[in-house]
Amino acid sequence: LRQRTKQQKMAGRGNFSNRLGFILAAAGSAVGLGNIWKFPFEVEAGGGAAFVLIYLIFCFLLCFPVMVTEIAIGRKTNKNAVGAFNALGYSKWNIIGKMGIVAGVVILSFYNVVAGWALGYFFEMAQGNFSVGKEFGSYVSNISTTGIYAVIFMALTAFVVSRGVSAGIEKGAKILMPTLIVMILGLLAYSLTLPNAMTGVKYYLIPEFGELNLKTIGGALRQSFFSLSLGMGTIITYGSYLSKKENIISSTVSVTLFDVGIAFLAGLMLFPLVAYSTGGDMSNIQGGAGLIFAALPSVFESLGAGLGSILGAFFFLLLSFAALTSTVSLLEVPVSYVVDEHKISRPKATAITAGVIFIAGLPSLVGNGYSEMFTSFVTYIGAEKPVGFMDFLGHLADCMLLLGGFLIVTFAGYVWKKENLNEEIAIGYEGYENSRVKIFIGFAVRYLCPALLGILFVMVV
Ligand code: TYR
Repeated sequence: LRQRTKQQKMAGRGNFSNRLGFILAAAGSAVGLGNIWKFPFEVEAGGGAAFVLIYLIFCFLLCFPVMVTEIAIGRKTNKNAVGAFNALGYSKWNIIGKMGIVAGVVILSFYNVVAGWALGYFFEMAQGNFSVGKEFGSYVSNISTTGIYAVIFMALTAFVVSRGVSAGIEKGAKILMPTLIVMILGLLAYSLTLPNAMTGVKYYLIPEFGELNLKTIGGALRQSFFSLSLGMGTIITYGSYLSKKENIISSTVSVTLFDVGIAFLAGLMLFPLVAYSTGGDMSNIQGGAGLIFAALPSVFESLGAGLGSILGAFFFLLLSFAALTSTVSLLEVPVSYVVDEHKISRPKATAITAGVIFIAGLPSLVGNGYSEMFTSFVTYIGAEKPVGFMDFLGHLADCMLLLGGFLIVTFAGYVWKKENLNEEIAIGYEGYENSRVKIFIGFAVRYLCPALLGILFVMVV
């Protein structure tokens, strides 16, 4: 083991120092804008609680085996998303990792823009400027402001990634994740005391299955993969820094519960706030990208200038933290590839990659009102509304993640073989050989996940 650590050091690779470090970093990747910004508006678009239920089922049934497989492949090989497949001896399959790198670049390019909004809102709230909520549209179209925050956010991300795994990623996550939980619980407790709070809670928690359709199911599936950072090798990469002592199954359980828990709490906090701000009328709440950015500032305003400003700043700081641990993981995927495979130093690889991705994000930056062309970039076949560049990329990335997830389990089930997968899982898990989990994982990677993901992919894309 010691020799291996030494080898890794020489290869410029680090390691998470312990299980908690890995869990917090992986949970940090999973928990992000996807949970606090996207999940609530997906719930809204998907018709409320029925969406939540389907989402939970997907997370535990379909995503769970995918995450286990990704961690196992990463840990077995100690390699990045592309190198891992080469190291297993199936270099043709490294296309999964290559697609993952593209997906990472695509996601980070627009994600960084939204993260910049969150950071910008932090400063607005801190100054007591609550009117940004009502002026959300003009706020995001003003690229001289949002552009600066996007630059700052990408620089912060690059800073953490360039410091490497334990000094950067792990340390950041260890401070940011616990703070995040405390902040969410505090806001949740407050939001439940507001007038009409229960209307929001009911909307969120009582399913109306009449609302259930293919769009809801597809939305829930895409959200589950995006939210758990699956299907693009992020978790392979993080798994490659996980020690052999650790239990992959229980780590996956922790990361999944963490992610699902935070999304759930974020919704539980937000819908009462929305109900409060609409006076209990949930029939036409403003959904979409503006949901939290437009709805929350007026709620904070209602608390009075002092308290509102503190809580508001606190909330958007939280959102920025959550986003940062995710942008870090998104950048880590291409960076670890460049560092491992092209032998470029980590700081240099980070600077170049971050710069390229920032530039790739410019259309998303201007596609929120500033540039007409990118704001109504495509019209989906059958869609009522023109879709902006950012949503277009979001949809594209979601499809790549689902396809990636499908390929990863298929690879594990039929090419690498479940015996090898099980062997890796059994390290660090006493009693795995005779456990039910083993039966489930074997069944999942050969039948359940490939079949369901394959069918659903075709149906919802
Ligand atoms: N899971 C993150 C979120 O919910 C976003 C993300 C997606 C991060 C894919 C990494 C990744 O590989 O905000």
